Amino acid sequence: MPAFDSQLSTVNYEGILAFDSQLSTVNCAPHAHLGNRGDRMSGLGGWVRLRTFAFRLAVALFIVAIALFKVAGPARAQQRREREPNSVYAERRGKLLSQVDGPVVLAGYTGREEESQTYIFAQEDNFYYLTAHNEEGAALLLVPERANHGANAKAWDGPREILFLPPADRRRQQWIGVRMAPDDPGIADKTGFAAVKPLPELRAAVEKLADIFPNFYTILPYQKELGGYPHEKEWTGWLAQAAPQVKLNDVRAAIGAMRQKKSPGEIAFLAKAVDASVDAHLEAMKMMRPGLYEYQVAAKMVYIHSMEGCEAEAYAPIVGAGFNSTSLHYDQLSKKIEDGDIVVLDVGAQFSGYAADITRTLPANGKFTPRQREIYEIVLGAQNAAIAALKPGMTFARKGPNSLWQIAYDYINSHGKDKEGRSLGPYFIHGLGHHIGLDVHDAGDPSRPLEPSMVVTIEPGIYIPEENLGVRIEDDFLVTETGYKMLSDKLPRSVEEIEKIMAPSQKERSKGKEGAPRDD
Ligand SMILES: [Mn+2]
Repeated sequence: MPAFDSQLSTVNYEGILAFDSQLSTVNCAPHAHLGNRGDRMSGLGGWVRLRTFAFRLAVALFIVAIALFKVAGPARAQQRREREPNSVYAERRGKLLSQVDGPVVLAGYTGREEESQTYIFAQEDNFYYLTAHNEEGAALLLVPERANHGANAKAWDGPREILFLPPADRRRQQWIGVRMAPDDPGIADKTGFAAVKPLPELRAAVEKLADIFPNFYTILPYQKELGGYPHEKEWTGWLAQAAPQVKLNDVRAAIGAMRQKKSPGEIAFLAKAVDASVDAHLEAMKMMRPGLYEYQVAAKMVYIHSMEGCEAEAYAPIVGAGFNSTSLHYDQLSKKIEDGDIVVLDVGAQFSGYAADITRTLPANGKFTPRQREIYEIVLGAQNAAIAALKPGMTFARKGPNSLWQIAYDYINSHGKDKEGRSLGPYFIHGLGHHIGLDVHDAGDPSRPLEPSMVVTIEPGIYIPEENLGVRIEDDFLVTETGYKMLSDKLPRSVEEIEKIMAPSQKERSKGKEGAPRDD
């Protein structure tokens, strides 16, 4: 899946925020309207007031009922199949602590980030990276050994690492399932934290530490996103109130830099996510034919991911036929796939929290037209040129001597033409690749020179809306000392191999079985 460029994402968040404030106005409207009408009618006699009162009471009861249902309803914990040993997470926390001169305080998600009934809780990625804790409402406190500053030398005699969890709530657990609690037997072994305390004790710890350390570290909201995500903004606000005398420093970049270099366990999880995604793409190649709907192809791929043990999709599946192939993050999946369409499939699984990201572009009827083939082979050539240069030291930056993007762009811009005879470079409208990990567009500086044990995508594309022709090819790579290991190498990319895999399905179709997928 191509990453938004930062300019575009600024515009988007502004759009979302504008939409939000509009939406909340609309939400408030019925209530305000009711009040106004009641006021206007207040002179019309008692029965009208009574009827208004009864109506208001009914509305109030309805709201209470919804609120009760909400408390009981959503947020199952997302089951992550495996996790790394406790020692790995402890090592990460130690490494982070060695880079700071004050306490690190981080909050996990609350489980109330979304109200959809299909929402399944998934931990904030940085929090998960340091704790492997995937339940709602937790917080993390890390205290460095380093000397206390200045005259105020009251020493911290508490633990250096504390995981704060919500206290046990048996009634709630009957609805949402069992959650870890601070007084559970064996909680230290289970979480890997010697000290696990009830969340309400966090505030006292923060207040005490604020008298010792002038600097605190947390994840500050992105300025460019108008104050950032609500979670970061709320949390930073809480911290500023609990410890007004300290300076809050941003620890996002430090954690992001660590997250870019994958542990052996993370690489194994990513490889499993990639393997399941490769199998799903192979099935999609076998089933693809005109007459199917985009959602049917996506459903098959999601099914394969699930059957192979993946707990979730890495991102909303993109299956875009015809004109939809030119929309980078198309996720409506509503179109019937027609004879002659090109179909972009950008679909990846998540295993144990880790995201694969793979794209293939297929001819709906199993045979590329000459023009589809021409564009496809230019994208493939660009991908191969970038892969050939993939090694430590290269970057995803769009400029400079080590730019992989430049290699792909130059290839695209020097091969083929659009209908007006212009070069195709401007039709390559996104970055060449990105890190994958806990997030499909993973944390850290996207332009940092590549190093061994980073895992990245390479995904050139050409999108020509006026020809209903979009082509993207995306594969996943582990950067090694000398070059790379292609994790998705079992999934064919060449025109010949793809047409060969697709051929049997098209034979079925010619026997009149339009639409229905093959059974095998
Ligand atoms: Mn991608």
